[in-house]
Amino acid sequence: METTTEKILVTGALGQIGTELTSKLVEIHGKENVIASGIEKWREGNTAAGWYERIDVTNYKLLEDFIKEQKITTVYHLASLLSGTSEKQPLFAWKLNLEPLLHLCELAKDGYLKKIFWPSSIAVFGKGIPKNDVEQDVVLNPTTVYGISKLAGEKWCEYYFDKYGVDVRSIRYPGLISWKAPAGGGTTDYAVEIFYEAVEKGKYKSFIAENTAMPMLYMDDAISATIKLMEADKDALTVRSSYNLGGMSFTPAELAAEIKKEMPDFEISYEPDFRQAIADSWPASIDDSRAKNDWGLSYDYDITTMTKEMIKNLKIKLG
Ligand code: AKB
Repeated sequence: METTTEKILVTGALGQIGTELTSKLVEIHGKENVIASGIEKWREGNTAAGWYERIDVTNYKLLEDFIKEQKITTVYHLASLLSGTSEKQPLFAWKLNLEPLLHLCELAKDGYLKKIFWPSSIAVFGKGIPKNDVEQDVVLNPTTVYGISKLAGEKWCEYYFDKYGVDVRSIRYPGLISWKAPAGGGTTDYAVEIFYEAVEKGKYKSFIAENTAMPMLYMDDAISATIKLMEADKDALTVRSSYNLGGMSFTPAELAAEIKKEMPDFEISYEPDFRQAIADSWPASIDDSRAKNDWGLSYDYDITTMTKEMIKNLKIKLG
C-alpha cells in the first residue's frame, strides 16, 4: 500500500459516484486534502470536501492551471456523459468523455500528477461477444457512442502507461445503484429509478425489458473497489486498460421480485425504449477474476442485501 501524502482533485464530484467517493476520500485523507469540482454552482453542503471549485474539464487551461497551482497529486476524473445521454449528443460525449483524460495523462507524463483514476464501463464490450462471464481480454466491439469513447479512453490509459509509465488506473463499472445522489442518463439507471418510484408511488414502468440481465453493483462496493485499486501496489497491477468488475447480475423481473419481498404491493410494467438496444449489446455477467487476484476485489452486497438497504434508506430520505 502506498502512503505518500496525496492532494486530491475529484472531477464530476457532484455526480452519482463523485458524491460518495468524495466523502470516502475525505474520511481517508482529510478535508484539507480533497478538492471537489464540477460544472455546477457551489451550494451549501453540496460536498463533503473542504473546498469546491467550479471547473469545466473541457477548459484545459483552467484545469491545468488549477492542478499546477494547487499541487494536486491525484485526480479522480469522473466527469462524463453516460450511455443514454451520449447517444443524443455524440460529439459532445466524445469531447467530454475522452479529451480531458488525455490532458490529464499529459500532465502526469510531464510530472505534474502522480496518479489518475478514470472510470470505464461494461459498455466497452458491445455486440458479438459472449453474453455471460465475459472475460477481461475479449475482443471489444462497442456499438454505442459511450462505449466507443470508453474503449478509446482505455487504450489511451494503456498507451500512456506503456510509453511513459503514467500511473492511470481504471475500472469497467457495471450499473451502479445508490440512494444518496441521483443517477442520470444511463441504461442501467432503471435499477435506481425503480427504487425511487417503488418508495414514492408503489409502481414502476421499466424502460428495459423484463428478462434483460445486466451486471450491477451497489455503490458501497463500487467505492471500496475504487479505493482498493487506487491503494494497490503498482507492481501488482497487470491490467492497464481497465479492470472488469462483475458485481451481481439480474433482470428487471428479478429485481422487482426482490422489491416485492419488502413491499408486497409493488407493481412493475415494461415499456422498453431506445436504451433496450444499448442493453442488448452489453454483457449479462462479467468475469472479474483478474481484479480479485491482482488487488483483492471483493463485494459485501448481493441483490437481497442491496434491495433492503435501498428501500430502508430511501424511505428515510423521501419521507
Ligand atoms: C450506463 O448505463 O450508461 C452506465 C454504465 C454501465 O456505464 N451506468
